[in-house]
Formats: sequence, C-alpha cells, structure tokens
Amino acid sequence: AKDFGIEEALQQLGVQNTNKGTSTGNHHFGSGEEIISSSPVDGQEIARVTTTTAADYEKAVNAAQGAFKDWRMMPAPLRGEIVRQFGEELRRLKEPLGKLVSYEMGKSYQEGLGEVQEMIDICDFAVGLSRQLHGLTMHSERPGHRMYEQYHPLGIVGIISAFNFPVAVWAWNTALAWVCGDVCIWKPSEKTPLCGIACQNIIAKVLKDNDLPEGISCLVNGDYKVGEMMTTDKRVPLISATGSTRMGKIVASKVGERLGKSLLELGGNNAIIVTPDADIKMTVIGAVFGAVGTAGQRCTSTRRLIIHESMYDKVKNAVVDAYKQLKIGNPLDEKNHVGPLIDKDAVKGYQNALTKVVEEGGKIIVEGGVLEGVGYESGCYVKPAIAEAENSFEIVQHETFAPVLYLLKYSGDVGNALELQNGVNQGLSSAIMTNNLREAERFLSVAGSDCGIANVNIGTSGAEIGGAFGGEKDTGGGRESGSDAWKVYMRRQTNTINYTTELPLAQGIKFDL
Ligand code: UN1
Repeated sequence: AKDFGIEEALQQLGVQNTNKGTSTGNHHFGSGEEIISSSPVDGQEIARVTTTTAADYEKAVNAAQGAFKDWRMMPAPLRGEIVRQFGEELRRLKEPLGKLVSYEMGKSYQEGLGEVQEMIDICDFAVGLSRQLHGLTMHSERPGHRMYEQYHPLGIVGIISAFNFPVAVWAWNTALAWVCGDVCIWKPSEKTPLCGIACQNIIAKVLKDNDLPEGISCLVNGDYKVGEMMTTDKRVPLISATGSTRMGKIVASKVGERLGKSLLELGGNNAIIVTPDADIKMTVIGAVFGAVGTAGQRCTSTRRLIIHESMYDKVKNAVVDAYKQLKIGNPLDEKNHVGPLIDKDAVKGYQNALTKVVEEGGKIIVEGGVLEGVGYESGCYVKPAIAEAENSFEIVQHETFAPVLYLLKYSGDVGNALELQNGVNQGLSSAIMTNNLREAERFLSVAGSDCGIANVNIGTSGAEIGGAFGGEKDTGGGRESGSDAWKVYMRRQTNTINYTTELPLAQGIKFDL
C-alpha cells in the first residue's frame, strides 16, 4: 500500500498511528475499548480507534445540546457558509480522503474519489438550500388572518451509516441537517472507523476556524450497542440509519417505541429489465458496473438481470464475455476493476450464495471463488460470479452483499418482466433497457416499477445527489439527499396570525361571552 501513497494520505487526514497500539482521533467521544481497523486490501492493520462508552455518549449528547442552542440561532445562510467551507476542505482533501476510503473499505480509487465528489455535491446543494427551506402560505377562512407554515430544526440528528459508503452517506445527512439548524451525532460503521475520524477532523477544523462549538458535529464509535444508545434516547428526535433490513427493523422499532422519527435506507434487490429493444452495448456496461462495482456492495448494486427470451443468449454471452475482461486486485491500482469484499464474513456470505443457488436448481455460468496468493493475502478477494436462476429461489430473494449476478428469463410483454422485478421484498432501484417508448412509459407508470428509483437506459447504481434517494417496502421508505428530503430534518409549524380586533372562530363556531 505504501506504493500508492497511503501513508501520506493518512498523515494529511490526521489518522495515522504514531505506533501500532495507540489510538487515533482527538475529536471524538471515545475512551472505551479499541477497534482495530485493518484494510481488506492487504489485511494490514491501519490504526486503532477507541469506542464510545455510556459516559462518553452522555458527553457527546451534552456537547451537541449545548451547540444546538447557538447553532439554531444562526441564520440558515450563515450555516450554509460553514457547509460551503466544509465543501472547500473536501475539494482540497479529495485525493487523500478518496484514497483512505479505497484503502479502508476496499472500493476502487476511482469510486473512492467519486464518493468524496458526492460529499462535495451535497455540500453545494445544501449551500443553495440554506437560502430556501421554505414552507407554504395558505389562505385563511377568517377575515384579517394570515396563515403560513415554517420549518424549524429538530435538534440532535443521530446518523448511523454503513461501511460501503463510509463518508458520502454521512455527508448527505449531515450537510442537510446542518443547514436546517440541527446538530449531528454520527456513528460510522465499526468496519470503517478511520473514515469517520478523518471526516471529523475535517469538520472540526472548519468549526474551530469559525469559532463554533465542535458539538455541532459529534462522532461516536462502536458497534450496535452504541447505535442503541442513540435509538433509545429521547433527546435524539431523528435517527437516520443506513444498512441492512434486519438492522432497520430493530432501529425502527426502538425509535418508534419512543415516537421518534426514523429515516431508513436499507437493502435493495435491484434488477435491470433487458427488453427486445435494448441496446446491448449500453446494457453490458450498465449491468457489469452495477454488478461488480464496489464489489457488489452498493445498496443499488445490480443483483438481477431480467432478460427477454428473444435476447437471452445474446445478452448472456455479451455479459459473460465482459466478465472475462475484469481485473481483480488492489483497488488502489487503477488497472483493476474489482477490489476486495469488506471482510471474511462477507466472503462467507458470497460463498454461501453460490452454494445455495446451485442447491436450489440454479446453474453457475461464470465461476466464482476466493482468490489466493500474491496480492490476495487479505483473503477478501473474490471472483465476480453469474448464475442462471429463478426469481422464486430463496437466495435470489435475499440481498447478498457481493458480486453475484442472477440471470432470469421472461417471455411475452414487459408486464411479465415487471412482475418479476417487483416480486421481491425490497424496493430500492430498478432499470429498464429499451428504445421502445411504450415499454419505457409502462415501466415508469403506476403499474410499473415499485421502487424508489426507476431508470431508463441507465443501470441501477450511481444515482446523482439531486434526486431523493431511497426506496419502498423492505428498503425502509426513507428519502435522503436531494429534492425535498431536507424536510425530514425539520419540524413543521403552522402559524395563524390575526391582525384584527375581532376573534372569529374557525368553522364558524359561535362562542359569545
Ligand atoms: C449506498 O449504497 O448505500 O446510487 C449508496 C449510488 C450511490 C449511492 C449508494 N450514489 O449507487
């Protein structure tokens, strides 16, 4: 990893250990046990991070509550100015942060840079938004009355993020929450704690330069137990959680029990429908990037290709050929397409999927397997695999966070493909490849895709930040990022003002004294 400038990147981000065994990170609440962050790229320990104890958590909440008192009074466009400066710092540190993401999480350096770009994009979006955050005005039924609505900040927003987008998902949430006037407590995945420390160092500097309290952005570290401190805490009115459906159900019930709000962005089981009118070249690029990009560890990764029988062999052969070109190896080396999975548990999940699909009657057409030998010492590198399967297979219904792609066949019209596509519990992303207007419109219609994201002639992954991001059913129903997703970070207040000397009651009720 030294050859790829990792040491220098870690130094620039302030996350290197002076010697192994010491903990890193001054700007987070952690005095507990250490988490060892080791890279799936080479299996080496990168650094250690201390976890958050119950006492540390109290300190974080106190710091956040204190900071909220000032932060909420600051005009939103001035809060936007802080987010603008944060975006500038991200531009300055794009390369080292992209490198850390790649090294700690395992995605390709290009995708690491892309992730930091998503952070920069959401900062720009939030800066503009900071001069908006607008409600509606309504007409009162009473004379001399004015009615409107306004949005106020909620207070503390708890952010629980996953390893696969270790920095961008935090930014989607926090940049919006900050301009809205909220303060945040972030628990990054315990698999990527250094990305958390690096981000915290960046915002801590911006806040310090502006003489603002660091409690505006608090970092806590640890496993689900630390998450639970937040989900059960009434002082945290909104929990935004990204991760598995299993995790989301636990979070939703804990937060629901205390009538808090949760914003959930959970698993997907995303398909591309390949119609008789599809452009094969575009289909192959979209499908292969969707299936093997981030080693199949995006919630928007393509899991299923639903191919019309008339095109089936053609598409299958083209995709199989494309898989032969894939280079698997160190993701920092830009000649490789596919990096490692996050850890050995993920490798087991991948192997299990390949065993199960065969047990259920599927046929492997691109062999998988775990890579060994020079360059693969971490034990986390796997071969992207393809299996022909049926939608009803249990394993096809399940989201496996790995590069396993299932080919499904449909016949007849696009309605049959839609039935397969919607015939899973998850509802995040979907796509159709077609040049036929009727098929495209049907896919987008009320009887079409049931997902939160539905694309035409684009793959399932790689959404832009300007749209609302999230999905239905087991995906959890939350929307983050663009459009009016900011509203969930605020509380709405309806205001009616009477500027007359009379007090008429609504609904014409008479009440004379
Ligand atoms: C995720 O996998 O949790 O649309 C987020 C995409 C990325 C974000 C994925 N922009 O693939």
